[in-house]
Amino acid sequence: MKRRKFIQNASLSTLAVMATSTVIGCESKTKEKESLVTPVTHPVQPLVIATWNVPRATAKAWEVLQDRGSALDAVEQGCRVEEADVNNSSVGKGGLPDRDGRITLDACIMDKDGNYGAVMCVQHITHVISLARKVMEETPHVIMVGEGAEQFAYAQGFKKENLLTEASKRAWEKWKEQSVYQPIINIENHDTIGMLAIDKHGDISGACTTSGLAYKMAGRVGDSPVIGSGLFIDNEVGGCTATGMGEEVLKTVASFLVVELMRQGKSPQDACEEAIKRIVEKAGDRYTAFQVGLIAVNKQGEIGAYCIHKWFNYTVYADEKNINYPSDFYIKT
Ligand code: SD4
Repeated sequence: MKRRKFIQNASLSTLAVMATSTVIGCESKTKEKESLVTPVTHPVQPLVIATWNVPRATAKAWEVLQDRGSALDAVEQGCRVEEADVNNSSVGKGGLPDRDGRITLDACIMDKDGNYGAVMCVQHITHVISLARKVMEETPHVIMVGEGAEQFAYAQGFKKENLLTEASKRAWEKWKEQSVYQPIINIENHDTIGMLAIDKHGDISGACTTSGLAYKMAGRVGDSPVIGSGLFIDNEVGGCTATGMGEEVLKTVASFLVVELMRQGKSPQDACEEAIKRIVEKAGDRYTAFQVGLIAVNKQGEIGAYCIHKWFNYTVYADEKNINYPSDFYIKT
């Protein structure tokens, strides 16, 4: 499976904490606190990071950045590559359906100004990441779901499509023979694309798109389209996106947690590790039964990634190189 083929022995070092706090007007009761985040002083290097082994998606995003495109355009275009790929069974067309055989997609996007748009439980539209962007830019709302989101999509010129491929239908029919709902860690259920980018201006945006957990209950929505859970961007600090068992990511608001930890001075790596530890602690004995992977980037262009089980990996396009890396992980034995 392509997600599992990652480059062995690759590793990224992360640098130490960069944030400092500065307080001015120390005597005054009304003393103002400056941002905890150190301003970026070095030239900005564009960067794309995405969950799993998605070199075509990161290459597309990189191409957008090279053409002086914004980080927002880059993550949207990158995600569209996976949404159109029928071989990716967790995203867009060809995704695995819910237990009733319906494919329902979730997606969200955040820009450098903290704007957010999301769609949830959408059938028949391949490029839900673009629909999420339309919600963000063309409506007074931030979240649209189900039928209303689809009606909005058609009004915006999106095409109605059947997303259930023969392969996904066969897989669902086979699943129905037993109808046992038990997500298989890292194989069946995990290919959701979360993508973060920094553009040439140093601005950060992010996107996340998924068909959710295979054979989920009809109407179930996971973390991916939910602000702070599947994705969070604060252009002053950095961004984070998640993949894995959405219910657990939602309960800890994991992406927001990572960004806040970075705001307080942690490196992206340390922030991802602390958030995964929080998820593990909250889950008690259950933590071995699911996977969560987090990736993060800060304003300085440092990156981090961490997960519970081995075999989570992520793709980075930076310095003209498009490389898939294995993530460090919690369960070492
Ligand atoms: C969800 N987080 O719907 C998603 C699933 C996922 O790779 O990440 N799959 O819970």
